[in-house]
Amino acid sequence: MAAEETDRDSNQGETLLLTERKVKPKRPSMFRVVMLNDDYTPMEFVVWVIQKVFHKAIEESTRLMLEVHTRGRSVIGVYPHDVARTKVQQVHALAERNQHPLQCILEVEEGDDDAE
Ligand code: TYC
Repeated sequence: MAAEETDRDSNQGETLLLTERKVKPKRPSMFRVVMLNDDYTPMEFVVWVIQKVFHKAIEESTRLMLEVHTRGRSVIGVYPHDVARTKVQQVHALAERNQHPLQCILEVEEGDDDAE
């Protein structure tokens, strides 16, 4: 290779334009609201909360409550982060106002990333 050509290719003294690839860390898009069992919250209250906060029919709310009661936990619904967080706050506010220890938590719904 000729010396002249080597110099030209070495980029010395030239502005080097780097194309930057934006790697944006993505917040997982969907979250499970998981209700937890306890020994004190009345069953009717849990059914009422599921109906009121998650807009489930009474039959489905009863089924979900019994699932939590027998298995210890159950996914009540899967929502975008803001919606899921709001529902958890609503459950906790209702529980606190009625002096019940009812708890629910958020979990990341795996495998919902957009394929690229
Ligand atoms: N285990 C409670 C009882 O026997 C009922 C209950 C169900 C509590 C679901 C919490 O998320 C819950 N009274």
